[in-house]
Amino acid sequence: QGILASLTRQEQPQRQGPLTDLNRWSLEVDQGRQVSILQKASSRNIGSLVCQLCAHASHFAWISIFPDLPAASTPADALSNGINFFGNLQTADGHWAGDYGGPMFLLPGFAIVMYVTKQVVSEPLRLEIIRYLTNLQTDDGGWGIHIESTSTVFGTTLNYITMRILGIPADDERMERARAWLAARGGCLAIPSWGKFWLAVLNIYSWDGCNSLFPEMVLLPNWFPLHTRRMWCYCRTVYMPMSWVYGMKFQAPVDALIQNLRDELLPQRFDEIDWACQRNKVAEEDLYTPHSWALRFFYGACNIYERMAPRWFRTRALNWVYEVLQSEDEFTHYICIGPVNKMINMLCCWIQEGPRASRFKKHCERVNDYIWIGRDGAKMNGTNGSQLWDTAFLVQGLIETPMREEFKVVFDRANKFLDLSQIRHNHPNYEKYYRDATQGGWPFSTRDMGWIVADCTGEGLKAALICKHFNLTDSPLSDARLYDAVDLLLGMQNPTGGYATCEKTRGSTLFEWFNASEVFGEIMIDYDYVECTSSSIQALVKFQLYYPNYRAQEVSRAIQAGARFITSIQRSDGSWEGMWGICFTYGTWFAIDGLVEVGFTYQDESIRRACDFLVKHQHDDGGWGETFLSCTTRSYNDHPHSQVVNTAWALLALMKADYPNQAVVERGIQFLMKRQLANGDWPQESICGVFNKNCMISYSNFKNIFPIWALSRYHAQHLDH
Ligand code: LAN
Repeated sequence: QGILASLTRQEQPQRQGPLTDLNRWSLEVDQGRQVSILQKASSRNIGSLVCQLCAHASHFAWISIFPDLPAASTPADALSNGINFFGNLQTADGHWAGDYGGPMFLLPGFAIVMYVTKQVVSEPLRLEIIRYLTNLQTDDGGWGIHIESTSTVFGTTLNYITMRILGIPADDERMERARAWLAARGGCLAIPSWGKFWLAVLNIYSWDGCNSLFPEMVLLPNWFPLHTRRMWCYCRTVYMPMSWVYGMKFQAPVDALIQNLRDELLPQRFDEIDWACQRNKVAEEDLYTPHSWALRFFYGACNIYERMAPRWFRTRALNWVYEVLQSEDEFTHYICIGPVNKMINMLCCWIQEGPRASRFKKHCERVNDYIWIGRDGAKMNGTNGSQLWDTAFLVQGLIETPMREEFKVVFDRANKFLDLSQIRHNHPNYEKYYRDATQGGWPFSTRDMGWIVADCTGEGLKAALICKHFNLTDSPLSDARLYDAVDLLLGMQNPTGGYATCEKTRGSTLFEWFNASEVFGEIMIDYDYVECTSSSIQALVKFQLYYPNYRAQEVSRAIQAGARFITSIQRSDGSWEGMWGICFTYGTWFAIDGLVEVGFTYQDESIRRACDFLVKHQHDDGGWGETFLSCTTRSYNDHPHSQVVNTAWALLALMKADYPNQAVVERGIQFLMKRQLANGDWPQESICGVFNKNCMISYSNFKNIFPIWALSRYHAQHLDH
């Protein structure tokens, strides 16, 4: 019962309806940048309004600008309705915008940094954030780590603070319920380390209650196995500014609100708390990765060191960390790699350079890139969007459609987006700042964001090749730019044959012993992933088809090594574990698509076992469904209701493998047709993305992209029948 309620949270009616006139919010797009603006009623501009309504239509269920379409009786009709709806949502700059919320620890960073740096949150935004948090409060009064999670101390404490900062009084019923939930767990003291960090910044908690963040780690020699530069980029870019703030021992001055928050959240008076005893306390609701003995030992040593850290050495470390932070700000146009380091870097900039510094102003301008006005209120997206990822997939879905010629305009616009989002240069002195080459790669979101990802480069390259070689655009990418992408991919392959996310793997798996996050799994280094490997080699296969002579041997070798890597990590039940989508259906789809592209067929045992795995999990209604518990427990967890997105992934995989029993595929297709809405959209069901095992993230366009793709493939395969 409990889990079903949380899984269907997004499908339920909102507790609180809009607090602003949603018709007046417009989504301004510019080269992928998405900013929501509340227009004055009088200055309504019809052009931007239509664009905004389109971009938000699938999230604002009550804006029904899309009429019902003729009922679909065949898969071809369903496909055409699906494209009719979703094609209209393409933004003027060629991408598809969407809600990329999910994690519940992002807005608190926003609220705390805005408060500490004395920035004003606009009234409409303030209201919509409050609405979001009201809608996402769980029935027991807390908040979870992500939108479908049960309550955690992390989520509850931080979102409580967010509500209070945004003006909700302590005696509000929502606040009272949250406090009661926390009080039953001894208050906020057992919050995980990232929470301790934010509380210490806000001066509700003492830095003595945090384990040392040891900024000097960056000064260790480069060969040192635990050097900061070896960390996974997302971990490194969050750890570095955290360690800087810690090293500065920055705390906001106590004011009335902070004093009240201390009284509301701490079980004892601030001065009476034995802070050192709190360092390793983590609530059981929150704990995912317990401290290893190695980390405990390391912390013991760091905490002793902290008491006698030589000034000059600390200053040197902090200066160097700050320089690296500045490089991150500049390389990413102040967007930063993600919302967590964005807000901490902004705080660092304010502490170091003050509110009037031009760099701080640039930071402020880019905060809005993360804010998304969704159906349930305003939230912070997990990145500055998923623009490239969604666009590249949709191009590939559409190309398999027999009626693709009808969508030339869509392809041409998408191609323009691929064109403007490819990263064309390496950042200046990138190696000095622990960065790798970026020239030729594609990012997950936008070019301004400045980080490339292996599988985004793979999907971007595939989409660009499609637009170019099917003559679907007037301005195809030059060969030289495609070569750049291939050069980059060849350089990113690990010796294992696998691909990691943004960089090659730089550290040993033993690094994971020092995972101090407590709430995430496998974050310390960049691992090989089935998704990243599959996308990368698929792109190389496609490239080789059109350019058989370019670095031919190396390309072939990379493809073979990638395929070997993928087969080597198949699980004994025939599946692959997806790490960025939920979960085994996602991983297995990537693996099958990759292997078949390289030449594997249903005759190969590994493909047969993978198909058997999928078929075994088909539901009676023809669909498939997995819950996020598949990711946290790392074993298949069946969803009580079939899910459109899981079904589409399973179908794509089975069709790619030419699974011989057609009835299985047909029942899946029927399920997709049954779930389609009258306007061609599909309903938003349970969350379907994940990161670091324990946090889920929304991919709101997946419910359209993947059914369209599966229907295209089905339609194409059945034309001759
Ligand atoms: C993402 C989003 C995209 C995703 C894919 C490209 C889909 C994947 O195949 C490779 C990994 C990558 C790039 C990825 C890594 C982790 C991210 C950046 C996220 C899941 C989006 C949000 C998450 C980030 C770490 C969340 C911010 C919070 C922290 C813990 C720093």
